[in-house]
Amino acid sequence: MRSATAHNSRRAFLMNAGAAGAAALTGVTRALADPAQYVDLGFANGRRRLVTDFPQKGTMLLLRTRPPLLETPFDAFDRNVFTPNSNFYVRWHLANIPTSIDPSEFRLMVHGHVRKAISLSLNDLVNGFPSIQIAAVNQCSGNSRGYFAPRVAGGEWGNGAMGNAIWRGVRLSDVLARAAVMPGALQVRFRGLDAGALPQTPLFMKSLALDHASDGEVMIAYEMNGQPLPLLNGFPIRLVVPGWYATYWIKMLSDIEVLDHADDNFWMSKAYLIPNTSGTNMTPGQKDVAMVPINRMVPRSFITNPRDGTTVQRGAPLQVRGIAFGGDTGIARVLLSIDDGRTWEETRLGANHGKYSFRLWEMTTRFAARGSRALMCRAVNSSGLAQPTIPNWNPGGFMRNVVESVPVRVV
Ligand SMILES: Nc1nc2c(c(=O)[nH]1)N[C@H]1C(S)=C(S)[C@@H](COP(=O)(O)O)O[C@H]1N2
Ligand SMILES: [Mo]
Repeated sequence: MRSATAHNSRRAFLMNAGAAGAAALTGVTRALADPAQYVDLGFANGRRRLVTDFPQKGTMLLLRTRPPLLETPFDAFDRNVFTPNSNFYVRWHLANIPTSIDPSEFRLMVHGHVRKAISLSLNDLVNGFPSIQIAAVNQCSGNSRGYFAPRVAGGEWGNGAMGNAIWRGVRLSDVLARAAVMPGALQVRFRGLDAGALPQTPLFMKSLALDHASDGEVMIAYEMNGQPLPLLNGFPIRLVVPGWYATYWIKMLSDIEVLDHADDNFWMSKAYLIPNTSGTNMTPGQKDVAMVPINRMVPRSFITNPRDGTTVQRGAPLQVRGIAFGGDTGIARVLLSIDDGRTWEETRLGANHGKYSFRLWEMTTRFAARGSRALMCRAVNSSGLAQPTIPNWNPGGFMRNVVESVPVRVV
């Protein structure tokens, strides 16, 4: 139970947080002090400028200015089980994003197939419902799309369109209960305050099945790593759908509509569809593949140190470390191979922050022979699902989760 004082200070905390300087959102972006700095992501057209002038953001890789696509510099994942808000990636679809939000004016509407439509202020949300906290990975469906071969259309991300945070907020189920969902409800549709440049541009809306929306884990978050959400990550509130791809994690959430039918809006019926095949895999040009809305995440792991191309001494102890996540369930094991996948050794897992969180891992190994070698890591989740050793392919460039490998030079 929180005290009245805690309520008040919580409220004050959110209320003072609405106005991010948002010059960069209008389309003008300065580079870092000259000369501009770049990162090469290792695929064609993968050279990204480092920028520092987006509101509430530190150094980010610039993929697009308006609407902003900003990738997390990969170093941010090394030893950080939680991704700093200032480095958390940013992805928006529509060009008109509010550049400031008045927290005292903000309202969340809950309507549709409910007994009583409600309009909630931030104060209502923060102080009128029990708060919960959950550590969860937010990963774009197209994270790592730049590595797809053959190449596909879409945001050409490296591996930094993901992040892990502690989200605090209220259960969506509690908010739905307040509005009293009526029998016959099927789905719940979410949208935020962003809109397209043209009035005919479809609003960005995503829907979840009512059962999923009511599971007590799906939440409306007003805090990220103990702070109000950065504007670009959805201030003042966003949906958090633990274990599911971030496309459902609607930012600047302003409207919840309970539907008595299946949502067929553009973003559910035409976009974010994956082949309903094993491993979300198909061959380019393949016809008659059943497509379904993207949903649960799959396991991934990454080596955060050493980085590509590092020179290591033969026979010397080499500490290898990284991050992993299980997707829609926890991590069971992370394995390391230094012989191109012939043998695998179990790494040591770091603290468990819950099944939807990143988990750090590390192990010390040594190379016996000189030459061009590789480190490979492979996560197995607690449902027994392991990362594939062959990359999947689909036309959307979604759900890449192949075993990663880091080349090193042993001398
Ligand atoms: N309102 C709104 N919410 C949105 C989007 C959007 O375009 N508008 N994009 C979604 C997608 S596809 C992703 S990957 C995540 C990105 O979350 P982030 O910018 O906080 O990292 O936001 C999701 N929520
Ligand atoms: Mo995304």
